[in-house]
Order: sequence, then structure tokens, then C-alpha cells
Amino acid sequence: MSEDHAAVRIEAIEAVLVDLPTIRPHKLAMTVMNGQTLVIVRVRCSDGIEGIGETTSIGGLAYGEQSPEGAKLAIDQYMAPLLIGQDATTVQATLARMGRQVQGQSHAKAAIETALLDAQGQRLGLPIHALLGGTDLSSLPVLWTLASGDAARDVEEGLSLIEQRRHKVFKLKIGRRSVAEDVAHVAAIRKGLGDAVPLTVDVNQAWSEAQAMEGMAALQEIGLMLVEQPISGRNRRGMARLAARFDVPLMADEGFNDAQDACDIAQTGAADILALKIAKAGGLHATAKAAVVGEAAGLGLYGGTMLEGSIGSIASAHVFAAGPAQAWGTELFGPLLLKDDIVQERPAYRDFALQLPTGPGLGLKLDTDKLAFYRRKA
Ligand code: MUC
Ligand code: MG
Repeated sequence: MSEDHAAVRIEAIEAVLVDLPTIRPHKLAMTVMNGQTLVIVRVRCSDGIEGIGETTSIGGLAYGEQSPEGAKLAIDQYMAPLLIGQDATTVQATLARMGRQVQGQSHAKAAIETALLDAQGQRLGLPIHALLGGTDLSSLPVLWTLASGDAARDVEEGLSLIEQRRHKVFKLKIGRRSVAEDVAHVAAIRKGLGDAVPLTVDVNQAWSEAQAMEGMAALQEIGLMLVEQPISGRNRRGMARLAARFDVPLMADEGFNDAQDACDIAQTGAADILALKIAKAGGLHATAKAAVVGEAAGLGLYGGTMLEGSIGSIASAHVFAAGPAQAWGTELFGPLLLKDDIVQERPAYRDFALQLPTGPGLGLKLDTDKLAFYRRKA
């Protein structure tokens, strides 16, 4: 049999927009989320196997330059025609060929790669992490974001989650109010939860450098594990000045996407920690590359989220488990922020950690009834 006959081909790619409600309003510096839009990607292969992938964004275009609707358009109009008929099993080579004709679109690329790896894992009977080098971890620690906007409600939520053994580290979203009000909000939560509970803050680029000088000085006094992206991600020199001035570790999120950024951040001293996200890097392989560069450069690693649903969060978990350790933990709590799901069995969280599914591929199955129910109607 010739090689061509043996190859498994990509036969069809479908990208579906899904709107899911959140369990409560999620307040960030730049927007309030009452729901989340996911792009669910289904890749059907000539051997009858279907792989699934997902991408999303935070508050439409509020966090970054890519929206779910834009990702679906890029897949339907440009990526799918380049991929159909290509070899589904040589995943990285197939994606690299497509990538030569598709600039950017890191969110859409992450969803497509996830679906191809899910299919390949099912084909070989291996979980995705095994395709990426394997892991001996069965779970990943996961923090929770307290972002109701109300300190008393946040404290109550935090204490209850500690009691349930679901989360014991918390991230606070600030940057909506004045620096003084934000600092008072963090201080109230610190007081309510107690000094032993590790807290981080994410400003989502809302501060000027002068505000960050004031805010970080005060936050450092309160005692935080880290401060995430206080100023514009594009202002690397400003980030380097903040990193040099304060002892509290500084994490790059919006200012860091991929391996090349990791190189540049290491060279300029623009952060101490990198927030890895598959949607920013453009896939699982690209995330692993960024992590390795960051690790080699002596930067800390953190497993970030684009607030993906179950598919995107579990895809992230596979690469985070297989890659260098995220000594700063992970925040793969996206599924818990959503009232409902489009997978048959939702990811399990217990003992302060996300449990890695054990089945082949992602280890998740689509619930097609729920998908039909939540898919955006034209
Ligand atoms: C971000 O900017 O890191 C992560 C947790 C959360 O609540 O929002 C995201 C986005
Ligand atoms: Mg962030």
C-alpha cells in the first residue's frame, strides 16, 4: 500500500459558536462577564474518528484582539479549506503548512490543534499529554478568581471554597476603581480570609505606570503572592522598571504570548513570571515551547486561562502537566464559572486540584444535545 493510501485525511471541520451563562457576574477591569462564548471545533477524519477543540476570549474583544466570532470566521473561511484533505496524523507538519498561509489567529489555531491531537490520541489510545511527552501528575492545583466586585461577598465565597477543599489560593481582579479603592478592596479580602491564604491580583493593564508605582507599593505591604499585568502589556520597559523596583513578583499576561516573547521578556527583565495560555501561544505545542524557553531563562511559569470551558481547560491541563512545572500554580477553573456544559462528563475538581482525565485524547466527550441547545442560532 502506498503511503498516500495509508494516510488518514481530514475530511470536515465545523466551528460552532456556543453561548453559556456564568454562575455570577465576573467583574474585570475592562468588562463584566455574564456569559461566555466558546467556539467548539469538530474535526472529522477519514478513519471515522472525530476530534474536538475549543477556543474563546474574555469579554469578546475586551481582553485582547481576537474574538470568538473572528476565530470562527478564520476557521470557516481560511483554515478549513487549507486543512481538508491533509494528513490528520502528522499534526505539527499539517499545521505548519496551514500556518504559512494564515498569519496570527492564535485562538483559532489552538482550537484546531486541540481537535487534531484529540483525534490522534483516540487513534493511538493515548491521552494528549502522552503525545506531548507524558506526565506522572494526575492533577494540577487550581486557584479561583474572586471577582464579584463586592469584598464581603468575595470573602464569603473564598471561605466556602476553602471549606469545600476546592480552592485555597485566590486571584482578585482589580483596576475598575481608583487605586486607593482597589487597595482597600484587597486589604478587606486579606483581612476576611486571613494572612495565611495566598492572594494574587490581576489589573488587566488598567493602570498607568505612575498608578502602578503607587498601587504596587501599597499592595506589597498587604502581602501578595504576585501582581499580574498592572500596566499595558506593550510597555515592556515600564514592566521592567516595576520588576526592578518591587520585591513582589510581577507576572506578564497580556504582554506575553509565545516563545519569542519569553525570550524578549527574559532579555529585558520585563517580568518574573509568565502566564501561559494555549490561546495566546497558538496551540499546545507552541505553549510547551514558550514554557521551555521561559524555564531555560530562569522565569517562573504559571498555567493561565482564557476562561475556556471544559475542552479548552482540559487541553491546557494536558500541556501544563506534560511541560515544565508551573511552580506558580494554575488557574484552570473556567468550567466552574459556567452554569452548564457541552461535554458529557464535566472535569472533576477536588482536593484543591483539577483531576486530569485518563481517557484517550482529551478524555472528554461532546454532549451533542447540549451543544444543539446552547449553539448560537443565526
Ligand atoms: C486574565 O486576565 O488572566 C483569568 C482568570 C480570570 O478570572 O480571568 C482570566 C483572565
Ligand atoms: Mg490576566
